[in-house]
Amino acid sequence: MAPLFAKVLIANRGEIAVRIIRTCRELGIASAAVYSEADRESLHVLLADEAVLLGPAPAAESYLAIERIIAAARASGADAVHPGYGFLAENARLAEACAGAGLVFIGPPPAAIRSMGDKMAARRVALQMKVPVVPGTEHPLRDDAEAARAAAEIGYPIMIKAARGGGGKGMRLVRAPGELAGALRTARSEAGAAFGDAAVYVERYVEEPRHIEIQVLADGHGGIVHLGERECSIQRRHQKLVEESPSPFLDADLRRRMGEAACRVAAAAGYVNAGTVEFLVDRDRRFYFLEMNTRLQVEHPVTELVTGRDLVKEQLRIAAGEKLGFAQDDVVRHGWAIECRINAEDPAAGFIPSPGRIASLRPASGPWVRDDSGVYGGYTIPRFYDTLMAKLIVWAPDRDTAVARMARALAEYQVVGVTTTIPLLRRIMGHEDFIAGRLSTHFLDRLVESDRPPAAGRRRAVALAAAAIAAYERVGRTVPAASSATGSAWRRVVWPGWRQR
Ligand code: MV4
Repeated sequence: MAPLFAKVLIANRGEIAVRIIRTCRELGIASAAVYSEADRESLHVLLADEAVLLGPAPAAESYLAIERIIAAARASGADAVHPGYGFLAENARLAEACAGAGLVFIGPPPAAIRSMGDKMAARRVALQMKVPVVPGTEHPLRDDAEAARAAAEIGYPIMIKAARGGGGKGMRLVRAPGELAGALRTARSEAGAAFGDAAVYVERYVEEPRHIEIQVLADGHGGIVHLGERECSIQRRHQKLVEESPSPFLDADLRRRMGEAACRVAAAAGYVNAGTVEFLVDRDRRFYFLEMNTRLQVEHPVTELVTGRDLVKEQLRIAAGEKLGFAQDDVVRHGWAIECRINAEDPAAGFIPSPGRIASLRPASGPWVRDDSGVYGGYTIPRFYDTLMAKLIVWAPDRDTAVARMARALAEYQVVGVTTTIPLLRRIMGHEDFIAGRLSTHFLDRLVESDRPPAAGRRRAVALAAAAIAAYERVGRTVPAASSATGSAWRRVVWPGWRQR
């Protein structure tokens, strides 16, 4: 059978570019990487069949320059463009520019990107499809008086959100009427600075929400299925650190209802390709549509591992005009998957980026461990882009086994030379509340504050995770220092702070 495309240009960098190259290669599709002057030595450039220089390091002159991406695609003779995530992935103008140049954009139609990119318009689509949204105003607020009336009607506490926003910018919690005017002012100025549009609206505040998202796939022939949920509640300042599938919070009935709701929103938006519908779920298991992400997401591997389906392959098939090869009833979920994001950041210093040279790297491996990495030992992480080095993903038959396996894999993972989130991730895997599935969007803040001794029923699981780490701590101590120069870094970075705060 002829490949879906002859050559795909990957308009991205780092681990996601590597991820896409891998599926292309398995399907007999040639891959063309793009790179900036800061990325000459990057892994995606080394692994692709060919690579095209875009321009200088700043993203505005390279990975965000639509005309340079199109020129690179033309120069390489690619017939399709995969945008990955971030950069231009949700930019309708790239999708249009591809079409104009006779290139297939491996993503949704421009109209679907636009309608879901406008958060208030997306809310209206959901409402129209009888999908619950958080009670709130349907249009941007004209002035403070209208905001005060709306807030009083909805009832405090309320949340002010940027109409064009997403990702938490321009968001303000207001607990009482006296705080409203000040919060409106800061939300408007933040929204204006971040999105070039100061319009805001109000919603009822959902206390301790869970962030649960549904993966959907839609083909260009009216076929649409969902692949279940991802639980993404372990985040800090809207940056996710740990994701898993399934969610410990969902039962079969709620999963089915949220899945159907996600498919209704996607269908109403004219959606084609892979997309994600985000929901907030409150303590009483009520779910509310939040927004739709019109791209492949960072955390897609957990869905791949529990459904056995290659999402990049499905994206390529859909973009090539094929029908989905399976129906909703064919989607079976099996076992449990967890992903941890390994970032070059220092959690102890407010998660500031720690780019630099990776003196040595020994990733985790072994049974049911997947390392989606964009780096290698000796590589220098440039300071221009995001800090995600690798994603560590494990699969197991059940959640307790998956947590133990992740603890084991994190204990193995050695990064020398840059500070990473690995020690924090090890602590999360050993935390009683995480092990018990008591996840909330406040988990991480609380983790930093206090730890309690494990409850009786959870001692075994906590002990298992701790024992896995302890075993590797012994191994770590017997590993000779690489050299006198790196010896101190080795000891500092390899097994730091499992029990320390
Ligand atoms: C909310 C909320 C509570 N009530 N909306 C929206 C964008 C997302 N990045 C954060 N959002 C929230 N919207 C209402 N009406 C709480 C959050 C929120 C949150 C949501 C999911 C995961 C982590 C979060 C952390 C802080 C706030």
